[in-house]
Amino acid sequence: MGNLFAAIRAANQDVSRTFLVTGSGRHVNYADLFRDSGRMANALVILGVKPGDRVAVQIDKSPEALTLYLACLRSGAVYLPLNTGYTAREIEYFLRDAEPRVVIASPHRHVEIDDLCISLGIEICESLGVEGDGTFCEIVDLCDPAFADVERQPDDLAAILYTSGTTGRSKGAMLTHHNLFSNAETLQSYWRFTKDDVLLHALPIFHTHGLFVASNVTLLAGASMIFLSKFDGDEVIRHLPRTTSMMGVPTFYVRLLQSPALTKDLVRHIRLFVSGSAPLLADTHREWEARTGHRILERYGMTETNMNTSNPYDGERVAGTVGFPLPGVSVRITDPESGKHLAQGEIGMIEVKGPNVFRGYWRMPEKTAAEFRADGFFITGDLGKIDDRGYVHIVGRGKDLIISGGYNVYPKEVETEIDAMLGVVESAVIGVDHPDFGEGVTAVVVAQKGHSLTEAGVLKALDGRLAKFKLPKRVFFVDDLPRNTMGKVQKNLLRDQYADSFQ
Ligand code: MLC
Ligand code: AMP
Repeated sequence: MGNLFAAIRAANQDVSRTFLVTGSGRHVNYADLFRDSGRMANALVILGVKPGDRVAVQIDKSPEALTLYLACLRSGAVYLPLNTGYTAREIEYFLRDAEPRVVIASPHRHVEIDDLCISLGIEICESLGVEGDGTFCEIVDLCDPAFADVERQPDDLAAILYTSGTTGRSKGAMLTHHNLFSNAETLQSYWRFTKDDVLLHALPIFHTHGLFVASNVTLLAGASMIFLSKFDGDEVIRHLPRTTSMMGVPTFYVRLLQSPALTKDLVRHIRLFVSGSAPLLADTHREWEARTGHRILERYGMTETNMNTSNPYDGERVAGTVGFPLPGVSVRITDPESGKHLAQGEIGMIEVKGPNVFRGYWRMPEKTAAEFRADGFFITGDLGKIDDRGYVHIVGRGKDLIISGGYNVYPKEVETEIDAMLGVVESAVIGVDHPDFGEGVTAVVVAQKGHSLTEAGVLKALDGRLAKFKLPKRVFFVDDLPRNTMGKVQKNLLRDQYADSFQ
């Protein structure tokens, strides 16, 4: 089965079943989903979308947004979701690079994004709102629900998700129908999702976790979701008793633990809590078990690879580890410099291979080649080891990356913005332990003599240039940055120096 949508359709013969219920109580069943995605697929065709064309979307989370994702699969288009926090400046790069046939924006940003599209020569920019409003819906309303789904080969692209580079430009990870299908099918069976499941979905749907892991697994299981527009601790607590499972980033668990309403009784119907996208502290794991009686299942993935490893469903879920390679996925540890395999237990680069691993970076053959070994293993940039029981441990990152509340922030990108400011000699951006976000983006800045820069001034200058989640939570000023004999900034020393900034 080439097209992922065909598998989703096949898994849902009984279309009267509920697909999702929103936080405000709106019901969408599978019949609605299939009818409306057919209409949207026809609308995309009317707009000139052909198989292989990119459809870039920056829209708020709603049932319509997921329906549009399915419409892209059905029409053979390549879905390109963008973080709703991105500024127009940030989006410009993605649109220039991906050359989408159609861009779909939130109604409140339609004019701004349309102007951008005009300047880039992109002819079609429509809007889609969370109430089924917007110019795209006006076209959709006129369309027929019947649509002949476009045949796809397993290796055809289903989506492009941009991931920023540690150096240089952001890279579009090309994910095929088979990448997405094989990973969702594996997770569905590994985590035992069935039609009886109700997943609490509070993640954004422009990243792997909320879109592919949570949504595809639900769709392939024929399960249903409580679909919240964003994470809100009180709302999650309110809905948990009606669900069987939840997937979240560690910040979800940290925040829920702060609520006295989180009790064993509240979650007695739940069979599975999954965490990923960032390290879950062993303390959080233990505290969660003490409070709820549940051991969170931690798994490890990446935009480029979907999910690679998972703690077991039945066996022991070990805090501080990301479990075993998933069925069909090979994981090995190598010397980061030479690529030589390391002995079991040694720390090195985590490399992965399997049907989950992406096809390469959009229009970047050299970068793609640089991140794969000759035998097809992908070099993740994460450092880890495999213990004597086979559990994978992530012990650090070989890439200069901060993960804040599950969102990746590339220090280089923030440093480039700060360095360009008047009065700045240079800067170093680091991740410092943060009780809520896991890591807090922190900037250490060297000002030119005679310039009196302030924390508020730096933050004000960054506002509107970078998405809010990338903005430093603190800015410190120093006379010099510590450097090693090679002249490289010693970020480890800065991380030690500012370790207590958020405690
Ligand atoms: C929001 N802010 C953040 C932030 N999210 N700052 C740093 N890090 C974040 N993650 C900003 C807001 O803009 C706001 O700025 C201020 O911080 C406080 O906002 P908040 O109300 O506390 O944030 P909230 O809206 O509650 O969002 C926090 C969150 C959210 C953790 C719920 O970030 C989230 O849903 N994260 C999930 C990310 C995710 O899905 N990652 C998966 C990637 S896929 P101001 O200035 O307005 O006050 C992947 C692969 C894999 O990694 O393995 O899964
Ligand atoms: P992204 O590029 O947004 O997909 O982020 C992928 C990165 O998130 C990985 O390379 C890891 O560094 C990190 N990550 C994902 N899951 C985990 C986890 N369970 N523990 C630690 N890091 C994780």
